[in-house]
Amino acid sequence: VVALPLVTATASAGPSHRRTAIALSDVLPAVADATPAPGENFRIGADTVITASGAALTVAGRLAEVLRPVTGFDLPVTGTGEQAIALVLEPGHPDEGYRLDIGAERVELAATGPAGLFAGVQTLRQLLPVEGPRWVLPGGQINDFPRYAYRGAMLDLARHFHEPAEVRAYIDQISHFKINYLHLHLSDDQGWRIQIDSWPRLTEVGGAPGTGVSGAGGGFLTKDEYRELVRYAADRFVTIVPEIDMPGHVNAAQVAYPELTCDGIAPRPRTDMRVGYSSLCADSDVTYRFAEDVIRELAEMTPGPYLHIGGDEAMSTPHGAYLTFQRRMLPLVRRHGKIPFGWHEIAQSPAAAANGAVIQFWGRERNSPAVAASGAKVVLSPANRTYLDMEYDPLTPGGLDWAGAIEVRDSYDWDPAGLLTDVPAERVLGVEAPLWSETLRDLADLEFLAFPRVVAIAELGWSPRETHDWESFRERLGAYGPRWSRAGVRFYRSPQIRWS
Ligand code: TNX
Repeated sequence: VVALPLVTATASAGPSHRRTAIALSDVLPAVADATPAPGENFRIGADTVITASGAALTVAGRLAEVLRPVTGFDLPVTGTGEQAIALVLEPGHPDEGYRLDIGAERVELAATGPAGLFAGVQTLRQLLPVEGPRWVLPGGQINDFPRYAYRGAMLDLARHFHEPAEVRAYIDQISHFKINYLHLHLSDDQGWRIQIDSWPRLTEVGGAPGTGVSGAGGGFLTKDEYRELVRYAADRFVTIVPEIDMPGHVNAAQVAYPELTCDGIAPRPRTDMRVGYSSLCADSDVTYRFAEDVIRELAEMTPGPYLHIGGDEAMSTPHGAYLTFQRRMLPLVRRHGKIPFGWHEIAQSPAAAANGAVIQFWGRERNSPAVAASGAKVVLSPANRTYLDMEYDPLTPGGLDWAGAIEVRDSYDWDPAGLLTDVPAERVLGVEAPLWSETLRDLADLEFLAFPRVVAIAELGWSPRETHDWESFRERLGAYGPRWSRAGVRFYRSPQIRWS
């Protein structure tokens, strides 16, 4: 058993007379600090209550919902009580940080706000055994908080649409690992996946059956479905970041509205996987009418701070036209009350930093002069580390290989702070693991590529640098396998991991 550097050896002390199966530090992502108190284990039983008041009640209710069906106990949520799991709001914790104190008579989970309590609940869940009959939490204290404010996952609904129920299932799973943003890639050459009232053919045509890669991924989100997803995610402290990709990746929009091309001629619908051939017309008024309508409607249904405008792989947009386009687009996002987010190509535009944009780096290089010079905040999605749509190895099913094969260790063994040598660590806002959907068909395909690699990215985003340790990570990951099996999550049983 490997102990985390910050955790004393007692965390993994050998067999005691009745060994607690789970140690205080056996959590994904790794906690910042854990001090075990052997002999202070708390056993959840028939007389255990959950206490909370005010803004803590919602999270308390969610904890009860999680624990009741697995333990079979009543676990009433009350104001006070003995044998309590107490959720407490108190000032002084970092954003999303919490303290979890487990003693023989009482468990106290304290945070400044509900987001911290929710993070603590995710930790608490993993400290319970996968199966009863003894529901024991290991004694001791955890102090935990995130390294980065932005810990994201991305799902491409354009190349293959996923039904809201599938997106919800993904939100459920990623929220267990303290991922707090879900970026939805809602438009691309092969499809348009979000209802826009002022341009109805976008989804009538671009979301029709037969759209998507190989014509196998049709569908779209109505505004109500989108709002419902936003709410569902928010209940799990996940913020949706919607993306409309422009000025490239727009073939589906141009099929629906040929006036969005420079020559006015409708292109043919595309179901292949190529990129870089479509572009909006940077000096046409209709381009900006379209863009503003879409951004206005999207901003109206998005409570989160960010709106992603793509900007990647605009290989058929001349450089000058690209700059013209971004000079108008970036302030437009601001005018509609959102912080612009874009793939790293937008760093070429002075308007990116001028409008406080967040730049999402997806390259494989270790430096980026344009990103460095922009001065903007950066979210790191290096393709050879974080792209969940890359194959694990050439023999596993699904996935692409242009950024290489990415085994679990490849996704884990890097440091976000030092990835770009010319970008200072303070400018890193966080990390994101994108899942492009060219090779996906259903939830099983999605789960196989995402799990376990998305957990590696979650740990790099949440856990302090000093805790990063491959041997520790693979132990904790191996122990998590039965939880996924129980939940029906079809994860990849990487040969690098000793699965329990
Ligand atoms: C590159 S990386 C893309 C996507 C593809 C993906 C496939 C980036 C910003 N764009 O259009 O789906 O590769 O891996």
